[in-house]
Amino acid sequence: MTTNDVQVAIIGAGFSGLGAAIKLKQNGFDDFVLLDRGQNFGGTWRDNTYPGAACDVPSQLYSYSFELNPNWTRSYGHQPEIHRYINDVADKHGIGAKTRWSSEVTRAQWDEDQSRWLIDVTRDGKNEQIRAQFVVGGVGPLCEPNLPDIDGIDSFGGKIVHSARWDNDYDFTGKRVAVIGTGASAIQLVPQLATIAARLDVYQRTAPWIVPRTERAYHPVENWAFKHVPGVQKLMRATVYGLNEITAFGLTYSPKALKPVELVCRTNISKAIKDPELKAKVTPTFAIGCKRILRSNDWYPALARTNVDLVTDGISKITGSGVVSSDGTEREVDVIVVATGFHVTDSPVFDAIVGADGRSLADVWAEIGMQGYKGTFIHGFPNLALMIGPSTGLGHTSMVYMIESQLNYLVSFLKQVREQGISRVDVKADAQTEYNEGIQHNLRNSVWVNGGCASWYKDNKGNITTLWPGFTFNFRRITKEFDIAAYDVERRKAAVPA
Ligand code: N01
Repeated sequence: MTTNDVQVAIIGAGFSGLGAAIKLKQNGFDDFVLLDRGQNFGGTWRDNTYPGAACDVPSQLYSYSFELNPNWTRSYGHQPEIHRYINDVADKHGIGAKTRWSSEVTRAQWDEDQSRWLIDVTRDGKNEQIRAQFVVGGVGPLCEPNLPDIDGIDSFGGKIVHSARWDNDYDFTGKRVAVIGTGASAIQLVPQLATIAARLDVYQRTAPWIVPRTERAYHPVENWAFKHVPGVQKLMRATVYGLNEITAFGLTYSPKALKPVELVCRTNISKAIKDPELKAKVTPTFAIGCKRILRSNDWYPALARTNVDLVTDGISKITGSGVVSSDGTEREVDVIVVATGFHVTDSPVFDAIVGADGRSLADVWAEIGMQGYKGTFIHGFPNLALMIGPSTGLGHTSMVYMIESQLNYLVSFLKQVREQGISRVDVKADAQTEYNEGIQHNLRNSVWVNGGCASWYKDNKGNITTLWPGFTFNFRRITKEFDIAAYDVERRKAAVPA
C-alpha cells in the first residue's frame, strides 16, 4: 500500500471542500490534496439529480462571494446550473489538478506519535494511505441517504430509488409510483413525476409549511448589468441577504413574528386546494419554521390531480408488490421513491473519524451530543477542521455564507500555524463546553425548540445540534480570526544548534 504525505487533506469536493482548496491555494498553502468519491465537483449538487431538483435559496446568495455568477438564468438556481457553476469555479482556479477522484475515505485516524492524520482511501478498488498534518472535512451533512426502516422494504419486487441517488435511465412514464416523504426533495420531484406517472401515491407523515416560490427568469439586461455595471450584483446580493436575515429573528427569538408567513402559507393552500379533506391533510399542525419552510408553486396543484393520492394513514409495511397503509389498504406500485432525507446527526462518516484517544466522532458524540467549537474544531480531534460542523445549519439563508465564514477561520488558523510553527492544536474542552452552552441558551426561545415538531435538526436525545441560532453575521464575526487562546497548542521544537 502506498503512503503519500501532504500538509492538508481535504475530504469532499462540494462547496466546502472546493472553497477550502481555493482558499488554501490563494494563501500559499500548496501542499494539499482534495479527495472525493465521485467523478466531479459539486457534492450534494452533483448527487441530487432527481427531476425538479433546485435550490430554495435565492441564486444571488448561492455562490461564493469571491466568484459571483452574473450568468444565473433564474432567481432560484436549478441543479444543473448550480452543478455547472461549481465545476466552472473549480476549473478557473485549477483545483482539478489537486483532486483525486473515485477516492473514498474509509477511515481517518489521528496518530499521536507521528502527530499526523492517517487516512485510508479506497481508490478504484485499491487501498492507499495519506498521511496529513491537517484534515479539512468537507463531507457535508446531507451526503448519506437515509433509507427508511419500514417492515418488508427489502422484499419489494419492484424498483426502489432514493431522491439523492436518482436513476436517470429509469423511465417513470406510465408507472405506478409511491413517494415516501414530503420534505424539500419530495415537494420538488412529486410535481414532475405526477405529470408522467399513471398513478402516484404520496405518503405523508407530517405536512410541511410551504410558501410560494417567487422564482422568475432573469432578463438579459439584468445579466448584462450583473456583468458590466460595478456593484449591481453585490448590491442585489446584499439586499437579498438582509431580507433573509429578518427571518432569523423570528426563527430564533420570536416565533410569533412568523405569523404573517404562516398566513401566506394558509392562503397558498386555500387557493390551490378546494377539497376540505385534502386541505385538512396538507395543513401543518406545528409552528411555522420548526421544520424547514419549503417553497413551491406546484406541490398543492400536483396533490389535487386525479392521478395523485395523498396517503396520511402511515405505512404499516411494504410487500413484494406494494405499500400497505395502517388502515390495511395495499396500493400496488411499480416503483417506490424514498425521499426520506439523510443521516445528519448519525452520519456513518462519524464512525470513520477516530481521534486522539482512539474513540470515533460517533463514540464521542453519542456521549455528549454533536458538539464542536465554532462549528469547526472538536475537542479530542487535533488538527481537524470540519466544514458545516455542529450548530452551523440554517433554516433561512445560504449555507455558502456559513461555509465562507468557516473558510476565513480556517485560513486564519493555517496562517498562525505557518507563522508560529504550530504542530498540533486541540480546542480546550472547557472552551467547547462554554461555546455549546451559549448555543443552547440562544436556542431556548426558538421555534425549533418550542414549535412542537420532530425534525432532523434534533438528535436522538431531542437536542438541537445542527442549527446556528440567530443572525449569520454573528457567526461571520466570531470566525473572523482564529482565537488561539481557546486551544491547547504545541509548537515545533526549534532546531538545536550543532
Ligand atoms: O429530507 P427531509 P429531504 N416513513 O429529511 C419523511 C436540503 N434540501 O431530502 O417530516 C415515512 O427534509 C419525513 O417525514 P417527517 C434541505 O436542507 C435542500 O426532503 O419526519 N416518512 C419527511 O417528510 C432539507 O431540509 C434543497 O414526519 C418518512 C421526509 O421523509 C434537506 O435537504 C432541496 C420516513 C424527509 O424530509 C433534506 O430534505 C432539497 C418514514 N420512515 C433538499 N422517514 C434546496 O432547495 C422520513 N420520512 C436547497
